[in-house]
Amino acid sequence: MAGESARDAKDEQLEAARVRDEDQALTTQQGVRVDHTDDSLSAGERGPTLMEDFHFREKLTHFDHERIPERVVHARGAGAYGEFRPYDSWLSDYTVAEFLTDPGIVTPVFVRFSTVAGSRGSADTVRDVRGFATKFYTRQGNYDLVGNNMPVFFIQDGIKFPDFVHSVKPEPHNEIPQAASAHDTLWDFVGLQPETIHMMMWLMSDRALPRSYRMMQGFGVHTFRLVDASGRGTFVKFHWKPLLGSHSLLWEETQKVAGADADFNRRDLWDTIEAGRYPEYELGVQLVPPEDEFKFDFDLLDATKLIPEEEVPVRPVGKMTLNRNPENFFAETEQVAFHTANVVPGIDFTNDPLLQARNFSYLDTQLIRLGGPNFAQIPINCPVAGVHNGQRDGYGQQRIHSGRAAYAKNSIDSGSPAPGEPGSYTHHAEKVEGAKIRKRSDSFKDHYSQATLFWNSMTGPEAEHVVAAFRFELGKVTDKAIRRRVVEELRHVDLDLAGRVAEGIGVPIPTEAAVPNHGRSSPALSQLTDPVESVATRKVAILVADGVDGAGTTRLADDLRRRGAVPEILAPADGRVMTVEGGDLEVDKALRTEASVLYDAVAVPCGPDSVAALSRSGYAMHFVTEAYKHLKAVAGFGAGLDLLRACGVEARIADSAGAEADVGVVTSTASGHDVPGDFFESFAAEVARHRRWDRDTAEVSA
Ligand code: HDD
Repeated sequence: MAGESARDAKDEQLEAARVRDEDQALTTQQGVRVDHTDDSLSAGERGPTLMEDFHFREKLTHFDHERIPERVVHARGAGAYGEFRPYDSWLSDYTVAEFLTDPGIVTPVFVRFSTVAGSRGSADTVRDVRGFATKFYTRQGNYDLVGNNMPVFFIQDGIKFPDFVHSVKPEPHNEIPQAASAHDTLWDFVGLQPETIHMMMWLMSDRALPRSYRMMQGFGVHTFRLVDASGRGTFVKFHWKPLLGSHSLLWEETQKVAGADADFNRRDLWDTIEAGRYPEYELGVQLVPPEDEFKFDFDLLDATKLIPEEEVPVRPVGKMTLNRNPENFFAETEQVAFHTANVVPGIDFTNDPLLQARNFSYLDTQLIRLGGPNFAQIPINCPVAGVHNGQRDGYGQQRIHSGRAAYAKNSIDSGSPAPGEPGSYTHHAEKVEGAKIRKRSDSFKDHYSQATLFWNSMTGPEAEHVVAAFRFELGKVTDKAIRRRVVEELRHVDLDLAGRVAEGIGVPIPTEAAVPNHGRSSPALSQLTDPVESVATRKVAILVADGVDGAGTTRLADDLRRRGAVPEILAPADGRVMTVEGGDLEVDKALRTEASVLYDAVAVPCGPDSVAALSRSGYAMHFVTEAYKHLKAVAGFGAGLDLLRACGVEARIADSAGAEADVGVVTSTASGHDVPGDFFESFAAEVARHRRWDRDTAEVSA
């Protein structure tokens, strides 16, 4: 099977499962046509419903059984299909996994992004870790890389997973709060379990508030092992880097977005794929030869630690493109079953105790969620590689196995299927010995150095956000003793951090560090040190009303579109607005149905009447002021500058002739065809910057 044909095979499988209901007559599950589905069969018009109404009973019974248990964690998610292709074959020195090493092979994938703590119906933009799970349908079988958007985890041993999850989930007595970590039980767990503190630094950072699933990194978290043809193992950490860079929302935005559009991240993924602006991620690896296993000041088997990129660089392997939305959420995104133990030849585990626990848990969870052992036959889970074995029967069996011998060895069915074919999975022959004990290795005991490394690597605004997040979360904790314990933990990370948090939550400010800050940092941990700037897919609101400068507005929208951005024209009402030239312009959305937090930037074109109308609209004024406050790019030209001034942006337009406007504010006094090319250029550059962290918004009142 060639690379292309793996993709074709997956497409065929999915196509075979699709049901097209258009132009079809209504039937029962048995294929019997139904003439009437609005009234149940009854004895007389006002009489009781009859048992023999098989259509009624079947319809209700099926409905009653429509739900399956939501995932215990990662219940809320969104999925997409795509493909992966390696750039070249350099990794073949380390692994026999051909989907990673043969650039001729295109491997179909399905990715599911998720939040962790909330229920299936919870909002997208909560403070949380994001799941980033990828199923590769390789020719050698399914490989699942079930990662997160943070490179470390809360705990070191999977036996603690139920404890951790019970602490972060809504509290059991009243099921409050939904999809939020800001409550007593989580922080009680954190204060008593020091290994959590590194991950809590990540959770309190902007990484927990991604702008988009298309703009967040992914990590395999554990140290896995690549295995070459001779059986030699190499330790590996997997990384996904989004080509659009890694960008986050502001905390205040996330809360407003949760109300304005609870499906913000889902919708963003869906819309961009529908529009053909496909999300792309580069797969990279950090490799550690076996002889270097003990070279680090932490244990490679400890999932609360990362390997700093400055110590071991991330080497690019290939690119994944997500290019198709699912057709049916339940059949595909809800039923997809990931499992860390789904590996293919050339990829193996390590003894990381968290990974070992996961290798039990995911298979177990699918049995209850998907109702039996045949879930790999569900189209979304089905490998493109052929499946032949003696596993038979069970709930939901879809296959009709021929032959008499469902056992190995057999002589009746010519001995097939027989093990030992070339290309079989071979476990890395790691030597293991030891006494049976319940004891954490001493090499897992430094819980603070990397938390400090993370803190030291934050830029000014990022560090402020971490402090604000700790204050918010701990401020919601009712038990002061819990707050104090967490500050005590932070005293081991950094004294300044501990002091700033303590000051905001009314507990004694520590005066001495528990351990001195080691002073090391890792720039790769910051999202702002070396950001990828791109205007592509950024949403720009253009505010207009009757009397708008049609030529200037069209030029602005066209220019943004040409650069790959997504301009949308918002007006007081849907439909069309009249232009100053006497024509009209199509409106994309009504202002009242939108909010500035759903956009990356805002522009106000010329047109005195348009601007006068917008100035009378509280929505328009709030829109601009809020976008400015949230450090987004703001632009105005001609009379549009009056609206900016009315929103308080005025004082900051140092020179409304264009050149010297305040940070992130792009202006021109010109209108129509006279708006200079520089204006468009500068605005696009500002939008690409994502935010202006150096803007002073102290006086903004939105
Ligand atoms: Fe897990 C789901 C990621 C530790 C047990 N996990 C789940 C999903 C992701 C992760 C992305 C959602 C998959 C999907 O979209 O369907 N989990 C992680 C990462 C971990 C981690 C990156 C640490 C490095 N998980 C972890 C441990 C255990 C589990 C230690 C148990 C011992 N995880 C589960 C689970 C879930 C799950 C209960 C819920 C639904 C599912 O598996 O299919 O089995």
